[in-house]
Amino acid sequence: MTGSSTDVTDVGSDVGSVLGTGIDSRVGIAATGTDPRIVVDRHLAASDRAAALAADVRTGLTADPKELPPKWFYDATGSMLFDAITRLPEYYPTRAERAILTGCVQEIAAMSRADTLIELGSGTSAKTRLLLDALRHSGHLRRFVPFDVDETVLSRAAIAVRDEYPGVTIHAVVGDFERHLDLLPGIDRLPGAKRRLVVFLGGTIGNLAPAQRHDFLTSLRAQLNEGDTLLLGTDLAKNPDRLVAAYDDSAGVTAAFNRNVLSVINHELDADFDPRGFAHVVCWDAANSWIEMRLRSVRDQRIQIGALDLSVSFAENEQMRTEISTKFTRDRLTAEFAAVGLAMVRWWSDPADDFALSLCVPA
Ligand code: AVJ
Repeated sequence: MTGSSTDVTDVGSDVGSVLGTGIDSRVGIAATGTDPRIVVDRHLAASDRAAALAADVRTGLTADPKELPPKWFYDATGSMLFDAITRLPEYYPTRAERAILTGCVQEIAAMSRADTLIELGSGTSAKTRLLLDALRHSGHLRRFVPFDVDETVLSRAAIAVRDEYPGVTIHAVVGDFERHLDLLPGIDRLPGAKRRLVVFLGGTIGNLAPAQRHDFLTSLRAQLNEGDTLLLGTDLAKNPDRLVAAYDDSAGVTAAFNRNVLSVINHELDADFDPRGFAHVVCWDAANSWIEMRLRSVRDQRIQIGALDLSVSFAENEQMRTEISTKFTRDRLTAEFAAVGLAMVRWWSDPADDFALSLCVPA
């Protein structure tokens, strides 16, 4: 626990390890010794991840209809494929969000006056830099809190930010944003912190079903004190043809991303899926205002999942849902925020109204 001195409280035995004594040894980061500028709270171990995948796969593959949650797309290959998706001509959300943020980031810094940036989800992106630069320019920035399930992603983010932002300390949190939000470091654990800006970008909130989304926003709201702000990125409802194209690109990258969940299950749970035995399917559900990705079994087949001692059969043309991606309107978001005690104080969208950023404060 060397070097973690002032930040460590009694949240748990894994909390407050420092790069150089903790995570670097397991993820191969070339950190030299201990670094008092980086603290890591670890609320998730590799074994938790394996247990969660096993539970989700057992539940999802024995349900009718079968279903798999989208969070399991993102192993190293899946993250690489998602990165490729963000550069596809059909996949507009990433570019639209970056353009919006570029235009409003100074206003966000001025409105939030935050000294602490808490980023839910990967913290290595260009968008993180935009926010950090604007907060640094405003003169308040003291601390960066990246929060992610993936310790490798977090370590990379922590080290990059440490090296590029000399005055900033990093308090990384390894956790699942659906389970561990209540363990975000409060200002009591962030020396010198007064105002926190929590950002959740990319439209990932759209992957949550309505009830999950309500729970997520409720626990997020419970974490916010007066003076804190929340910035949320959401994709917007639009012409269904464009939406379907964004999830069914002509180069087939999204199809490979979708099938990758089968490879993840093969590798991590000793299963024998043949990814070519499943076709990529994309549908627009107008009633729910969401895109669905599914995998369709191209033949009758039986799959063994060794680690679960489970055998599952798929009928020819049987479809299994792998993701929903909800598309919002401003009115709907305003109402959903209000329902959990959040007031939307500012809204930015791109000229085509493809994507939006909402700035919220506790109501
Ligand atoms: C990053 C989760 C928001 O739903 O658009 C991209 C993931 N899935 N193409 C989305 C995704 C298929 C993406 N999110």
